[in-house]
Amino acid sequence: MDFLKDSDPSVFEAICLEEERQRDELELIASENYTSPAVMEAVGSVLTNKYAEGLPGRRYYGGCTHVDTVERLAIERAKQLFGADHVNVQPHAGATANQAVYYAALEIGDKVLGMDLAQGGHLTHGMKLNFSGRWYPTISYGLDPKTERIDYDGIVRLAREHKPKLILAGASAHPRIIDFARIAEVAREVGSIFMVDMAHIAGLVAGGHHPNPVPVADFVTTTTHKTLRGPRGGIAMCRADWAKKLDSAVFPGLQGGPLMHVIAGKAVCFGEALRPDFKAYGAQVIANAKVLAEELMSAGFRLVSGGTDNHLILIDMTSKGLTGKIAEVALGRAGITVNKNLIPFDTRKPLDPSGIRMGTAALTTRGLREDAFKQVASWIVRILDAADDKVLAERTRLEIVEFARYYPVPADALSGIGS
Ligand code: DSN
Repeated sequence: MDFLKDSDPSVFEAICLEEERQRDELELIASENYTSPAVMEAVGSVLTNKYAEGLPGRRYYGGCTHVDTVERLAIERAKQLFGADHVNVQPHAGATANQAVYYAALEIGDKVLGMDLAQGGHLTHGMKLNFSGRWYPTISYGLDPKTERIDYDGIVRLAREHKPKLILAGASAHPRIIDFARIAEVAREVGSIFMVDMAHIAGLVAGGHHPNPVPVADFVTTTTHKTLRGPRGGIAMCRADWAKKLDSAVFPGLQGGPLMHVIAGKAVCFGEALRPDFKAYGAQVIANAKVLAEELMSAGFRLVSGGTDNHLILIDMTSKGLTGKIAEVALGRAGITVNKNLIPFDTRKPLDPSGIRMGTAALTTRGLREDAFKQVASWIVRILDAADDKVLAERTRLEIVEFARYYPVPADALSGIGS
């Protein structure tokens, strides 16, 4: 980044420090990952200069020949990856992709049945301060209090009672497989549109490790930067009969010019996810999450639902007399990055909840396997068993920096580190 260094040393320095943080710390935020150097090159390319309102072949600007090629590649690869009839790759984010589906399928005031944010859902699934909860009366479903797994019978009951215009499945903090086919069945029975937000698990779906919602849903949205390991952004997919409405909801409904450099990154990401090694990556993500879960449970931590089927775990920190906030800060001092999170039926508040959410997608990208995750788990246990001990945290941080050197981050290839 020689040009940036000369022209804007302040931004340059902040980026360098973030690069260092990403290299030296153990990234366990379940919604984060490291993109490949190829994705980063595409996102940092000249495509950022181009306006391309419209769709490939039907633009409102000249000079779109090459960005058309890129967008067509992104669309075709996403269709192939997930088996979708139709894909719009322009949403700037997962939230925008969700908004586009609402815009395409609903009128303001239509009823939605979605998963409660406090039980693992997402802001855009009807939280009252979000557009979804403000404009679309939302009935929330949640988990069975005993098993802490989705209460499918509850969904059926609520769907029959309220006959929502749209039923939304998907979660941002649920460690178990979601039975999309079962929810699709009741949506069909009561005449609801069925939408799935698979943002967290899209990479696992792409690798064949989680049931694919595309064959059973009318709409499927995802971000591209979580387990899918692409650039920060979103996409929205639908059955052929919704295609026109979805496209016009994205543009001109909600967005102007698409971010063509990000769409290029999405195309590269989908190309990578179509390769056999991406399937192996997904399997390793899940194997690592299981090891992390087992190690923490055998050290006395209570995990929501007693384990995991996917890339994430939710730990009830009250099982160790801690809160999520205290645990996040204590782990952060040692260079272990996590986020505090509500646990199901939490009696605490979102900014000071009882839980911690951890995911294995990012560290698996760095090459950590089961044995390395046992080591990571032992550091977590060490820190949380003495959450106030700053000296221990500093000693652990130094051990982690040393350990992390053996697991290069993809950005190292771009900056020439280790070459
Ligand atoms: N904010 C994301 C997460 O952390 O799960 C969901 O969009």
